[in-house]
Parts: sequence; structure tokens; C-alpha cells
Amino acid sequence: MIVVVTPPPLKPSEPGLSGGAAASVLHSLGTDVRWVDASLAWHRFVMDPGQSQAILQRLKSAPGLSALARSAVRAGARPAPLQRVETYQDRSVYTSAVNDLENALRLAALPFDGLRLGIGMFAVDTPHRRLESSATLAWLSSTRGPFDDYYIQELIPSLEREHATAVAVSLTFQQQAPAAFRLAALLQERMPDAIRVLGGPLVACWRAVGFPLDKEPFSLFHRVVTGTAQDLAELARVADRDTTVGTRVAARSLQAGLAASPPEGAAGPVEPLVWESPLSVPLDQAPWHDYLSPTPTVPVALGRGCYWRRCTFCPDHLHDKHVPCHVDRLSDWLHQVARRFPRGAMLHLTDSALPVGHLRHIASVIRRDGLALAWHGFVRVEPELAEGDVVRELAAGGCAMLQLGVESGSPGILRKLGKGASPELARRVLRTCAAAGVRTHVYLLFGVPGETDGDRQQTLSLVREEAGSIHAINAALLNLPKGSPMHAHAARFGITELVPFGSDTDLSLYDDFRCGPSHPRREARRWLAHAFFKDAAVRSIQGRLRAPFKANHLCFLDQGPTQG
Ligand code: B12
Ligand code: SF4
Repeated sequence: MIVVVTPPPLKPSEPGLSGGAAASVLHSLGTDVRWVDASLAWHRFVMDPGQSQAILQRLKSAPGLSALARSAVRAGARPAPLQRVETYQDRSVYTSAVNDLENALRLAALPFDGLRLGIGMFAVDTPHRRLESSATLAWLSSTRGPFDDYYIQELIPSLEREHATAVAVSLTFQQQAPAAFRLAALLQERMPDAIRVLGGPLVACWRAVGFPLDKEPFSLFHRVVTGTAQDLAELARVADRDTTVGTRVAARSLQAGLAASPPEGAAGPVEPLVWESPLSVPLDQAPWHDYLSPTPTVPVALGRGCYWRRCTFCPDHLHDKHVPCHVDRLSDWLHQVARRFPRGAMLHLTDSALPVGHLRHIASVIRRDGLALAWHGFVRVEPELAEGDVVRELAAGGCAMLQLGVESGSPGILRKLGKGASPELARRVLRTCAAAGVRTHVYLLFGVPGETDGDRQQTLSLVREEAGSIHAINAALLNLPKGSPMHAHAARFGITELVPFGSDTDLSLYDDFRCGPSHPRREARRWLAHAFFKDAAVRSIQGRLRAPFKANHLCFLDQGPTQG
């Protein structure tokens, strides 16, 4: 049996998509596979009152311990505050529940000097050590850490009981890397015969920018792969020598009536099978009752890649061209989810930019067939979303929230970013969504090369003037992705120097940058602190909300204090 493991810590509000999707693909290839959301299982493990008590015993004299312990008890209650619908009806109640969870995770990290844990967060406070470094990850893989007790007491014994022949570790975000490598080290010690494979989006991104992935700690794995369907088929073949997956796949391809030759750029005949269907987690394997959401939330990708691919600050063109799933398969999947959750579910559509055509299809199926499903996800600022009829149709078909890549209120900055949308269009889209009852989560980007206070002020004006149509804001500073057009042609954008984020960060996917004497990220950070976050309109939207769950919970939250 192959066991796919999603390492901690992801936000515990819904299943991690990548590992679950890998297990679904392996299952569709006829492989004996089980998926473990070890992130959720680890959260459940550390929130257990027995675990908190054990830490308290160990650290009797640490300051502030009793407050952390009280928080941990509240966060560990069942049902947890973040599983109750009422918690989301009042932003201050919600914020307290989030604080309790964060405190519980802080408590779990306390026994380990220099390490910090939070919601979807793992940080190293030790000077000169950063997570984006193979040396730091090698050190963490050889050191006892906050995941050990769970691995040793729960996960590894379950892998032994099931006679796992291969353990496929799925790595999406940097904060999961310490747990991924530590698991490999413990498996090497305790289950040396099991094949250890590392793959997933973060590995694919490391490979795409050309990092060598053969030294320590990568050598703890037998294989490090990007995670294409071809990689999964190969894994299935190696792990289960008695099955002839290759033959099965070929047979299934024929059954599905797929072209014999793969599309350009595809690794082999397995890929089209995967592309036909939406990619999601196995509905029968996720521990649905344990996620910290008021409604079961099912992540799904409607395709691979982005259909726009022209934003200059984005590395998306390094990956597959956009391939959306087939709408008939999408309808089938929606029905499967609705059958699994007759009392309702939230779909988290995870694509970087959701095609409006697919959204209209989802809405029409949900409405026509009366499915108890709602959904949210990222969209580009598209003219169709400024049309009242279209957005009302989406709202009637389950659209709870749209996450909009507005980025800036300055036309010059938007042109530089290659967004292909104007501030005026963004304003119309925001108003249309609000009028239709769709929450809007506005993503803003600051610290762009050449950005002035005037540009930033235009963004603030947009927020002020459209505040009544904005449900939440995400204001980010530009970390320049390696491999993005802006990085590859830095001089064209007025960048005079690319500067690594810290020394010894050989695994960082991003750089900082300077434009002559200007340090745009630093200037923007100052302006955000002094102007943006102090502005009344921004404060009225943000309220006093603690929002590390971001969109995962904002889609359930009622409006801020000054809105209707
Ligand atoms: C969609 C996406 C998201 C989605 C959800 C992702 C998810 N899987 O949970 C959302 C919108 C939530 C998201 C959020 C963020 N994201 Co993002 N995201 C992506 C993106 C574009 C695609 C990943 C994806 O889900 N694809 C669809 C799924 C179905 O495919 P898949 O994950 O590739 O899995 C398939 C295969 O890889 C394979 N597979 C998976 N695991 C394994 C394991 C083995 C052994 C094998 C053989 C195969 C295999 O099987 C699957 C089915 O075919 C990637 C970049 C990229 N192009 O890969 C960035 C990326 C993962 N995100 C990134 C970042 C930074 C973020 C944010 C932190 C951004 C922010 N500032 O808020 C947040 C973090 C949220 C969090 N939970 O902590 C970075 C991560 C690097 C890092 N520094 O941590 C990436 C790499 C982009 C980048 N280059 O910067 N993201
Ligand atoms: S920023 Fe978003 S819309 Fe632009 S190319 Fe990247 S993924 Fe596509």
C-alpha cells in the first residue's frame, strides 16, 4: 500500500488539497492507496488536553503559561468554537476563538527553543537560520521537534500496521518542509524498507527555478519528484510491483476515449486522464468532523495553471499551460459532493484564476439541481463580473465570496503588473458583487518597483470610495518570485539590484530588490503602517479582526462593524 502524507502545519480549516489530490489520482490508477491528512491529525493530537497538560508539567516555571493553558483548553473543546456557526456571527467572538487556537499552538512549540508555531505557520527564531535554507531544514530533520510525539505515537505505528510499502510526502508550502524532512528521518530509522518519496507544488517550484535537490536533507528521500501524474504512475509501479499500472492506465485512457498522443508538454499518457476531472481530495478519507470550520469545506482545483499568465510579478508561466477540467466531469463531481454532504458544504475553488465560464456552469448545476453547496475562490477582474445578470446568477448558484486580484488603484502600476484590468473595472466589479450579495475579498499589492506615494494613495482612494462593497482586504508587499518576468528582466522594470532575503537562503523562491536608492518594499511598509492601516475606511473593513485563516473563514464571517 502507498500512503500519501500531508505534513503539518496547514490551516486546520479544511483538508490540504495537494496530498489528497495525489491520493485521488493514485486511486484512479487502480493503486492501493490511503491518504493521511497528518496536518489535521497533528493539530488534533496537540490540542488534546493530555498533551497540553504534559507540556505544562514539563515547563512549570515559564512565564504566561497559565493564560496559554486556559486558551488551549478552550480551543481543544469539542465541538471547538471555530466549528460553531454562531462564532462566525460576531467578529469579536471569532477573534477570541482564533486567539485561543494560536495560543494553543504557541504552547505546543514552547518546549522547543527557537521554534514558533501558529496557524499555518512554522518559524525559526534562531539568528541566521531561515526556513528557506537546506542547512536549516537538514538541522531540523535531525533534531527532536514539535511533530515527533505525533509521528512516533500515532502516524508511524499506523503506517507499520498497514504495511505501507511507500510513503509519499506531499509538500505545498514552505512551513511544511520541517515536518516533511523530520518524517523522512524518522521513517529511515523506524521503517527503513518503506520507499520514501517527496513531491508536490513546492518541489515543482524549486525545480522550475533550477535548485539542485540532491544534497541534504533531500537525500533522506529515495526520490524527489515534481509530482506529475506520470510521477504518480511511476510511484505506483515501484511501490506495488504486482500490479501493472501502465497497462491499466492505457486501458482506462482508451475507455475514456482520449487521444493516444499526449498534448504538447505532457509527460505521457497518464496526464490527460488527470486533466479531465476536477482535482480534489478523496471524499471518503478526510476526517471531516475535525476541521475547524462551521461547514465541511472541500478544496478542489478546476484545472491546472492560469488562463491569463501575463502578470509580470507571477511565476505561473514556469508551470503547465492552463488546462481546465471537463464540465461534464465537474457536474458529476458536484453531485458526488452534494450526496456526501446532504446538509451542505462549502467548496474552496483553489485555482489561481477561475474561468468565469466554469463558475457559471457550477452555479447553473447547483441551482438547477437544488444542491446544498456554496463556493468561493480567486477570480481576475473580468468585464463579465461587472454584469449584474452574470453575478446574480453566480450568487443564486452558491457564490459566497470572490477573491479579487485588484492589486492597485493606480493605472500605471496595473499596466506595469500586466494585470489587464483597470481600476474603474475593479470598482464596477466590486459594486456589482456587493449588490448581488457576494462577499468580496480584495487583494492588494504594494512595494512594486517605481511605486510612489501617489500610486499608493490612489489605491487608498479606491478602498475608501468602494468600502461599502468590500468585505475584506489582503494587503501584501511584493516578494519578487524568481522566474517571474519582472525578475528575469529586472532592469526593464527599473530594478537595479536583486537582493536575497537573508544569507544562506538557497531554497528561497523570492528576492527583495532595489531601484537605485529606493527600496520599494520598505517604503511601502512604512506607508502602510502610517497611512493605510490607520485610515478610517480600512479600519472599518478590517475591524479588530484576527484573520490568519484569511479566505478560508472570511467566506463564513458576517460583515464588519460599520457595514450593513
Ligand atoms: C493553488 C495554489 C494555492 C491555493 C491552495 C493550494 C493547495 N494545494 O492547498 C491557495 C489559494 C489556498 C494558496 C494559498 C497560498 N499560497 Co499557493 N499555490 C497554489 C499553486 C498555484 C498551485 C498548487 C495547487 O494546489 N495545484 C492544484 C493541485 C490539485 O495540484 P498539486 O498541488 O500540484 O498536486 C498534484 C501533484 O503535484 C501531485 N502531488 C502532490 N503531492 C505529491 C507528492 C508526491 C510524492 C507525488 C509523487 C505527487 C504529488 O498530485 C496532485 C494531483 O495531480 C502553487 C504553485 C504551483 N504552480 O504549483 C502555489 C504555491 C504552492 N503557493 C504558494 C504560496 C506562497 C501561497 C500563500 C502563502 C500565498 C499568501 N501569501 O497568502 C498562501 C498560503 C496558504 C496556506 N495554506 O498556508 C507558494 C508556496 C511556496 C512557499 N513559499 O510556501 C507556491 C509554490 C507558489 C509560489 N511559487 O510562490 N495557494
Ligand atoms: S497573478 Fe494570478 S492572474 Fe496573474 S498570471 Fe499569476 S495566477 Fe494568473
